[in-house]
Amino acid sequence: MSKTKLTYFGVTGRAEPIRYMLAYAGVDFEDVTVHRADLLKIKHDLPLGEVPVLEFEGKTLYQSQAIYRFLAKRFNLEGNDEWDAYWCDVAVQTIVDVGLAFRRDRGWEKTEKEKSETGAIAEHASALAKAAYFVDKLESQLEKNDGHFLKGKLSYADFYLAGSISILNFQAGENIFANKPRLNALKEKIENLPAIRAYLEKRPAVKY
Ligand SMILES: N[C@@H](CCC(=O)N[C@@H](CS)C(=O)NCC(=O)O)C(=O)O
Repeated sequence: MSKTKLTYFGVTGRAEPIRYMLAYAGVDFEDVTVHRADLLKIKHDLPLGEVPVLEFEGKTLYQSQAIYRFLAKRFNLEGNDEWDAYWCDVAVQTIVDVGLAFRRDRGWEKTEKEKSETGAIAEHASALAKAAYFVDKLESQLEKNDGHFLKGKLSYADFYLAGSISILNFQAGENIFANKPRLNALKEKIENLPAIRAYLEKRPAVKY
């Protein structure tokens, strides 16, 4: 069987949920780090000129959300039916919305005021408030489902959350998950799964 190979930057980002799911499923994979400056050299060989890219069973997979769902189906991490899969997707998309609150590359929709320093501070405060709103909803979803995004079941949304908290806090510039016991407990639970623990112990240190 061909080797599984994941290409991404040396950070958690869009690749970490993929790494978690592969590790959880016991798939031995090569974790290839591309430095941002070197991406240009390989850009033309990538399906959309971007990473992550996953070589899996001789095929090239790209678009992170599509990869998550593919692996979730393959490793039985989407629950029992379309409804479970739907609630996983809702959780994942809400976590994506937390990150979108902090996107810096919205220059095209910024007003002159927002571009000023005061505007930038106000904009960050409003991003934090927006993110906090989504984080509250995620915490409530866990409360309803006894600590998982799907009641009584491990799902790809759990892996996505655990793999995303570090980069979201980095983007926010503070711990936006503080005082969210269920979200933190779920992260800890995922990180303490033996396969994930083993992966984390051998992973090189990352900034976020
Ligand atoms: N929709 C794509 C977006 C991928 C993406 O934006 N990747 C970034 C890294 S997180 C990238 O490759 N940036 C470098 C570039 O576009 O030149 C996905 O979700 O996989």
